[in-house]
Amino acid sequence: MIKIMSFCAIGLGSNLGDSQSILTGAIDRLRSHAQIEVIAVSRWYLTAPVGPPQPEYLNSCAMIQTSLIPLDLLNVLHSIESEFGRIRQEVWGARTLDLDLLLCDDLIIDLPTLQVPHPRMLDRAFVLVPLSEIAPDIIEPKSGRSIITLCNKLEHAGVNLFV
Ligand code: GSY
Repeated sequence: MIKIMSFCAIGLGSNLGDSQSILTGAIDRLRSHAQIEVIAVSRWYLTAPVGPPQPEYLNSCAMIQTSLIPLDLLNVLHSIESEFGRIRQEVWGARTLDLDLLLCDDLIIDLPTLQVPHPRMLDRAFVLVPLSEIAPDIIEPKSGRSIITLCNKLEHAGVNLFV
């Protein structure tokens, strides 16, 4: 059987619990999935929360190659979130782990349960700063612009390398 592979970008965030081990654990789960190869992981950034008052986030991005179709990949991301104690309560509230499917090749998907490219990624420096570190030249298909171009348009205040 021929396997069709996609390159996808994943955003990772955590602001509850031991965020360093949670992000490390989430990357490990992605790496151990039979149909996912992790190609690159950005450094980690400490970022000011967007949304209601809540603790700072630890954010990162990963590029993966996968034979999963996007809806199956989304289910894998949701099950990893649940494994790390994510309960979907407040939409914009604090969370132990958030895994966002940001990009899948040059696909545009508009389903009730999945929108790709992620609808808010272009406004979010906490997404574009780490993503531009590992995939500066990939094109965001709705704007037709590269990630680095989009990133350079944003204010980066509140997005700081975690050391
Ligand atoms: O959408 C991801 C969850 N989230 C974040 C986040 O990951 N980082 C920052 N800085 N603010 C956020 N607000 C929400 S909701």
